[in-house]
Amino acid sequence: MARFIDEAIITIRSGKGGPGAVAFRREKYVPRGGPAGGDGGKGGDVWLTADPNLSTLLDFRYKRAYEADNGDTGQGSNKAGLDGEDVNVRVPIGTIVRDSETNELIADMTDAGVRFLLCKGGRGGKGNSHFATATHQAPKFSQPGEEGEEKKIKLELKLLADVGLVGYPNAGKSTLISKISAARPKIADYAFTTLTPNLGVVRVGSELGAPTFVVADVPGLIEGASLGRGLGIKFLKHLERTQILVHLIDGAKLLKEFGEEDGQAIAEGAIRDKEIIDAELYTFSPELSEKEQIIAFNKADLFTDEVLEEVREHMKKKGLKDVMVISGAAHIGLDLLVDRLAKRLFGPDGLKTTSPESMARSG
Ligand SMILES: Nc1nc2c(ncn2[C@@H]2O[C@H](COP(=O)(O)OP(=O)(O)OP(=O)(O)O)[C@@H](O)[C@H]2O)c(=O)[nH]1
Ligand SMILES: [Mg+2]
Repeated sequence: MARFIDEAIITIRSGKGGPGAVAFRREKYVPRGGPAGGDGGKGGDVWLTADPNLSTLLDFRYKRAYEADNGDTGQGSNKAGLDGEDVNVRVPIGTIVRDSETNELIADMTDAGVRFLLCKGGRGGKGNSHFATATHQAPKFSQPGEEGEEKKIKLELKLLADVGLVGYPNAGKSTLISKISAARPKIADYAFTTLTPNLGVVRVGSELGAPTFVVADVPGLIEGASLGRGLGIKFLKHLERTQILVHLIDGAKLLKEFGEEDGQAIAEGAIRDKEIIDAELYTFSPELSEKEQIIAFNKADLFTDEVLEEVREHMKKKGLKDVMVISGAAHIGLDLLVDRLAKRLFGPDGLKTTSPESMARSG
C-alpha cells in the first residue's frame, strides 16, 4: 500500500493573462489600416478535484508547486492569443484545504468528482482594436494581461467514515474490519500492528443495492497516548467525522489479568480499560469523546456463556448498558453489530435505501 500521508503544504499559481496586441490592418492600397490587435489569452486556472481513487497526500511530498500556463499574447488580424492550460490537482476525498498563513478554510473536498476553483487565471488584455474611438482611430496601446493568483495552501486529509473503531492495540480492530468488509489490513498478535488508518465498506445484507457504510480502523490507543506514548493520538482526527464509534474491549488481555472465570473482575477490568481509552479520546477532543459509542466486549470465543453473561450483567450494573459481546475472529455477534450500526446510521426503516454519500464512497 502507498505510504499514508495526511498533511502537506503546497504552492499553487494560476497563469497570467496574455497582453493584448498592438497591430494594424495591412491591406494593399490602404496606407493606414485600422487597429487590429487581438486580445491576449486567459491564464490557466488551478482546480482541485476530489478523486475517490486516491487515499493519501503522499504525492505532495514530491511535488509541492503547481502552476498553470500563462495566456499567449494577442496577435494581428484581431486574432486572440491562446488561453493558458488549466491545472487540475487531484486530492483524496476528505481533504480539507486551508490558507497556510491565516488558516482560513478554503474548501472541504467531501464529494467524489467535485471540482473546486482554487486560483483563477488572469484575464487576457484587450487588443488595441478595442480602444479606437472617433477621435483616436489608431491607438498604439493595448491592455496588459491580468496577473495570476498565487496561494500557499495546507492540505489536510480527514477520512470520511461513518463508523470508527477504537480500543487498545491488539483489541481486534483490524480483525473485525476484515470480517465485516473487504478491507484486508495486517493482523498480528503484537501491539501497534496497524500504523495508519484503513477504511472498509460494510454491505448491510446481501441483496443487490444493499446499503453500505464505511468503517475506519485506526492504530491502537494506550494510556498516555496523548502524551506521545505508543503511536500518539494524532490519527484520531480520522475519526472526527464519524457518526458512531465501536469501542472494542480486549477480552484476551483481561483473561490474562483475571483468569477466565471471574466475570465480575473481568467486567471491572473492562470498565477500567474503557475509561482509559475514553480519557485519551477526551484529551484529543471532548467532542470526539462524546460521540455515541457501541461497547463491544471482543474475543468472546475465549469465555463460557455463563462468564460472558456475568460480565454483561456487572457492566450493566455499573451503568454500561447494551454492551455487545462479540468475537471478530470466531464471527460471533458480528451480524448483530452490523445491524445495530446500520439501524443507527440509516434509521430502523432506512435499510432499504442507500445513502448517496456511502454509495459514492463505496465506488
Ligand atoms: N481469540 C481471539 N483472538 C482474536 C480475536 N480478534 C482478534 N484476535 C487476535 O488478536 C490479535 C490482535 O488482532 P488485531 O486485529 O491485529 O488487533 P488490532 O486491534 O488491530 O491491533 P493494533 O493494530 O495493534 O491496534 C491477533 O493475534 C488476532 O488474531 C477474537 O475474536 N478472538
Ligand atoms: Mg490493527
